[in-house]
Amino acid sequence: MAASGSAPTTEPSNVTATAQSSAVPKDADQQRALTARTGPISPAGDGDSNPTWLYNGRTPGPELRVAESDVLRVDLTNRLPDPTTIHWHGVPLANPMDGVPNVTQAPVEPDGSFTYTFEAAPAGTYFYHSHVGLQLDRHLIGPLIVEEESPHVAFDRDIVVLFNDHLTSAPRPESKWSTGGGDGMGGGGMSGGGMSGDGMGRNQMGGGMSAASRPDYAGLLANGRLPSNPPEFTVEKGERLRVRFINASGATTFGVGVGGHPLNITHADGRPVEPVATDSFAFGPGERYDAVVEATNPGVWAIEAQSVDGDESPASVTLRYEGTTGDPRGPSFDGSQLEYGDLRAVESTEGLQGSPDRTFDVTLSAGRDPGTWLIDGQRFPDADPLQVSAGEHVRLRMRNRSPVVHPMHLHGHFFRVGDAFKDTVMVPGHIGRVTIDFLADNPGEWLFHCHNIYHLDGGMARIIEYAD
Ligand SMILES: [Cu+2]
Repeated sequence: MAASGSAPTTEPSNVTATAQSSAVPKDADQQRALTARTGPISPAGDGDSNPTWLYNGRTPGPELRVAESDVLRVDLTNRLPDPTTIHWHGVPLANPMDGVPNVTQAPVEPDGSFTYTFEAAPAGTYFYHSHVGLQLDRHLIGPLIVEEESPHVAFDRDIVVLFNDHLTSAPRPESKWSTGGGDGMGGGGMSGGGMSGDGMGRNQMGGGMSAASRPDYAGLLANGRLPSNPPEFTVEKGERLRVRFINASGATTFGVGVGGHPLNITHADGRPVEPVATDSFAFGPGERYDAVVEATNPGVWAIEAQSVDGDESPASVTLRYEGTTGDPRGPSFDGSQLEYGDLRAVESTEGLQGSPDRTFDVTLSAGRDPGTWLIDGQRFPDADPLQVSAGEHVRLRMRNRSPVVHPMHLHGHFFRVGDAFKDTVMVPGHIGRVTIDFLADNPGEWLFHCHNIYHLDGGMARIIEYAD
């Protein structure tokens, strides 16, 4: 796929927008610029740095925060040695703006640029990242926050906590990982037996249920910082903190909790849910939860995110009440854990409760060759599209024949899972089954894939294609 690298703007050259595609808005309310380039980071804050790939020279990239329904224009300039794109994870935007290389646009060549313009709606906690190869695991990630006009829950402050896994060298495809040391499978073994059926049981969240395949990470980061150098927020007693948790990692399922405080979950993947209290939750790459934490327990506390499958030190954020001193105390992780079945959408799911117009049964599996991952035996991009028609209620029944969890993400649409709307859902290993339903209301070619980027790179993806 050739792109006009020297042109000021690279237009998608391989995509013909159909008359029924959602239109790309023309006039922007908000304008931002992102430059992708190499640069040093120092997640330990000690001056030790290693070079990686960054948006605007920082990790995570700058927080983009706009109001619901603002038209956001982002001018991307590529100063990397390789082609790149940006995907706006979760936003149901017009297809040509979706940032999938060779599907919705030509990749932006080195020294090229591309303008993304889209309506920031609905409100929610999103993130943006490169969708080329393994670039996401080089820190090409950042938060995108779309504020609602009238939130369904009360809070005094709104903070973003973005978790990531950190490599100190260039990411390599899974087929290049050595076994038994070095870059071998990080952490835990293949634990847990299978849970079959469509039940939304505790273990469906992936906590300890399935090993994940992941490289040996150098550490886990909260807002770009290692636990030895945690970000700190000073809180006032009585304050209600809305924390927007984002799992922007390449391959890590995190278990998340706060010392001394329950989490009141208010949004799943940006979509409002009836508030539900829990001591912890697990989330996979691509998932987000918003939680309100009521500051009723003075002291110095830690929000921690531990790798469910690895043994790195948990990513950590310090919550320090005004006037308190001492070391932060983290969560014990022996209390309740959120399950998908606890989530109840505020919006009606009625339209997606009945019989679907079209059903796909798909099997997720490991390929014969190391580092290859399949959907129904096919390895993307050598894979058939899943065809839908505009207006259909589509059901996808996923069955995971592999021993590892797959966080499956659908572009361009929210789906119903249980009684909630999400855009990414973990399908546990060992014949884990998850069913999702969505309304085919956004014509185009949309990727449906595993958000463990090593599995995506290994072929676990399909295109959902609208028939004319
Ligand atoms: Cu996967």
